[in-house]
Amino acid sequence: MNKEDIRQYGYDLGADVVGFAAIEDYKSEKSPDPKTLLPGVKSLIVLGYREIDGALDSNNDRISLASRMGAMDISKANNYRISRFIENKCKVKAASVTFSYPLDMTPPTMGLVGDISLRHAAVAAGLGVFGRHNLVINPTFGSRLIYTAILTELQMVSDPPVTEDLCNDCNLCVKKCPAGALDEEGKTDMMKCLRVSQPSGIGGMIGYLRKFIGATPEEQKALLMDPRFLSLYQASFIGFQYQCFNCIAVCPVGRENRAGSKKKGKKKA
Ligand code: B12
Ligand code: SF4
Ligand code: SF4
Repeated sequence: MNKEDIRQYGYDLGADVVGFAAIEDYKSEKSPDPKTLLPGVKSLIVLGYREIDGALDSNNDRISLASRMGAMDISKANNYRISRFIENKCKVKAASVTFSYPLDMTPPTMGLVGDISLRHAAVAAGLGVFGRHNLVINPTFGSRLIYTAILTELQMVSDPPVTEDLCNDCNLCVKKCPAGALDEEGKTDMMKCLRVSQPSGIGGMIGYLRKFIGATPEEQKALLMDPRFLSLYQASFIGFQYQCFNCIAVCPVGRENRAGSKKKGKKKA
């Protein structure tokens, strides 16, 4: 079985882009050594799923999140299917790295470093380059892709890297970030972004619990009807509840290519 068989299988399952990286080409200084995840790892398969345009462009963050949830759901199942496909056909090990979580939330990284940095993996697999917003821009789908990866013992060479600088320096992502998290080039201010994009994450939960524990019974009653609690309640079963997508949504790169694109399943985007 070769790269193209796996690529086609990924497309058939619904991925929009599929790329390959030899493990020595994956370089993410702050991330764990991939050998601690799968000792015999030789390559990474990286898959991308596009966000739905109508959802991303909606001013309603629940509508935007619904598209993300769909992409996360199919990506998880697909990672499992592809890993099993490789193990069955090639008799080598494979292991899945999902969209964002499960995530190590213990110190020192506190949920800010994934087991594999999927942006660096996507770049190594020839799927795109970093933009001013510190996200990966793909030549066809621009910033509107979310990524997953599969670690495998299969020896595969990397796909050719994207060499073109796809970011056109329009600065829209910086201007439209409601948190001011992108003001410093090459760095995302994580705490500023987190407060706006994931207010019902662990920080929001701790803040709310602190307030609740210190409150009088009357105040506690009111706190149970507080919009923050209602949002935390939903986050407890939805998972990460993203409420800002601006830096992806405003980036103009790739938008003209993507509408009506019929490339899926034929060639690497
Ligand atoms: C933790 C995390 C965050 C943290 C950021 C922590 C961080 N610095 O990386 C917070 C909560 C802030 C965050 C926010 C967002 N995230 Co996030 N996040 C992750 C997660 C789970 C781990 C990232 C990680 O391991 N970082 C640690 C290391 C890699 O970071 P680093 O080495 O410091 O690299 C940083 C810089 O050095 C810079 N960088 C590195 N090399 C280079 C090279 C050049 C040329 C440039 C310009 C920059 C640059 O980019 C990084 C950003 O700060 C990944 C999923 C995953 N497993 O990868 C998703 C992921 C990165 N997030 C993603 C997204 C979409 C978002 C948000 C838009 C939120 C949302 N609505 O979905 C925002 C965007 C913020 C932004 N514009 O930077 C996507 C990105 C997809 C893409 N097309 O690039 C990912 C890959 C999830 C996925 N599976 O698709 N995220
Ligand atoms: S997700 Fe929102 S808050 Fe975070 S960097 Fe992007 S635009 Fe800014
Ligand atoms: S919005 Fe403009 S500056 Fe930001 S990443 Fe996209 S092209 Fe680059």
